[in-house]
Amino acid sequence: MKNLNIPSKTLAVSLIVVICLAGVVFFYQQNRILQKKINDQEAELEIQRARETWDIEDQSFNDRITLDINGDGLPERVVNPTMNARRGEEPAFNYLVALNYKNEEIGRTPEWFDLPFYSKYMGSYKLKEFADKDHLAMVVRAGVYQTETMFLELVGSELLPVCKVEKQEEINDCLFYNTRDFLVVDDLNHDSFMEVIEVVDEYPAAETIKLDNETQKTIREVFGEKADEAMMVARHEYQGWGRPVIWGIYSFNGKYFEPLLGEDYDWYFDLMFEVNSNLMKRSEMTKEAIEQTQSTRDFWQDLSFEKL
Ligand SMILES: [Ca+2]
Ligand SMILES: [Ca+2]
Repeated sequence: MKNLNIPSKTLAVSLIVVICLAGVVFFYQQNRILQKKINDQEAELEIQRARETWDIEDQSFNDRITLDINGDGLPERVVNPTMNARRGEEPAFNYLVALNYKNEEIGRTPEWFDLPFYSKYMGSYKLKEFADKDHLAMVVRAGVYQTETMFLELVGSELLPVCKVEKQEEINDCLFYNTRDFLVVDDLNHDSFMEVIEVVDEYPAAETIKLDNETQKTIREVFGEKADEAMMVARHEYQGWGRPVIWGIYSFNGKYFEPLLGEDYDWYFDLMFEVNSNLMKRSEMTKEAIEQTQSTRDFWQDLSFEKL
């Protein structure tokens, strides 16, 4: 009997130890689960607070926007910190910075990419339907009615432009021009990739338009050396809007925007023409009207990009 008692006792003690250990592990795990729940709830509250504050603030500032730029389901904020500082100390270069909801920096435009302009406002788009991440659209005023738009994405820790070519050589490779309402961003052929449509005005010939003395005087005062060019732009704009022209059509391919030309252009043009029969093809513009559109763009771009 004695011999039997020793293993029974050992077994009993082992059982008690195992039960105690299980209890400790269970308690520890429960505690961890509870702590994780508390942390998650706190993080969620923090995210919600950041989102609510940002949503309210971002409506009143044109140098920031809330979006999900890295596609992790949490909000980030992209800010142009140099924009409102420009009247004070001139920053070394102009940049955008992406911050997570804790206000920690997760990316910025690289130093070699000195942004040549400040935003009129910022927008966010899903350039591929149902994609996790948002693309940033930085809309720049480029004239009285004109805008230039640049799309940017977060690649690693860099905010980089998404351009009209695979490898951009100049800033215009990455800017979409528009002189009518808003740039159209829509998936017209329902393949889940967005098309971007530039719409400009057909400026009819301006030779017969004369500006009154008062207008000429104001233009000379405002534009100085560029007054003659400004006078030409004003004469064209005085004539009204002209017809809307589909200046360019691009389709996002996941990496960049492919220009649609020839039959592709015509196919998309016909789709839009069904909705608005006032639209004109770029090929229907006169040579002068095309040159006028280009020189008006250059004129305003030179002025807007001087960071005044
Ligand atoms: Ca995110
Ligand atoms: Ca599409």
